[in-house]
Amino acid sequence: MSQKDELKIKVILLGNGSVGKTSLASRFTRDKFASTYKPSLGVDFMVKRMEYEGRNVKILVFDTAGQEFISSLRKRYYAGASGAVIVYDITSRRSFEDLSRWVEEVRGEVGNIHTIFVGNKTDLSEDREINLEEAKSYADKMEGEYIESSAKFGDKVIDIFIPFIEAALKHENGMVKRI
Ligand code: G3D
Ligand code: MG
Repeated sequence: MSQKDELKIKVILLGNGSVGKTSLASRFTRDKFASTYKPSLGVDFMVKRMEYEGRNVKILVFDTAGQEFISSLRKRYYAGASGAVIVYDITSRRSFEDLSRWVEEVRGEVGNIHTIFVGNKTDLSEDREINLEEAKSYADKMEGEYIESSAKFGDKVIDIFIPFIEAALKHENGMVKRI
């Protein structure tokens, strides 16, 4: 299959510093938990190529590397995104409470984008500050999906990105039918 037939999807990672965005991107695109990997400041992206239901898919994962506090530097990267992953750390209530700031910012920039909320660091669940019900009901209220992951162990990390691929395929099929 040629590169032309590749389904391209741009996903942006948002959320407070230290919730695990870079670790999730690294786990997803390279299957590595690189605890020593610190990207340079600025928005960075990583690429994952995979086959999904016989289709070649290329996912660009944009990571707001270390610039969580400088929104003006980030806004241009929202353009063309098909989905947003908004991450918090299940051991940090503060990061959960800040989710709404991220929702407001991203919806202010690109409208009602497909959103997946992620509670990361499930391997630290003994220190959990947010229970599953509270998180799910928040995601419901914000019309997003909810997934809990561990970038450290690779648990449920792929599941975060699959809904975007499925939505893109559905959208594409819809377009084909209309022609
Ligand atoms: P950020 O990109 O959102 O700022 P990072 O977050 O990916 O840089 O991760 C912040 C810290 O959390 C890192 O630890 C990283 O190793 C850790 N981390 C990320 N995901 C997980 C996870 O699923 N489980 C656990 N236990 N830790 C995780 P350091 O010590 O480098 O600050
Ligand atoms: Mg980071």
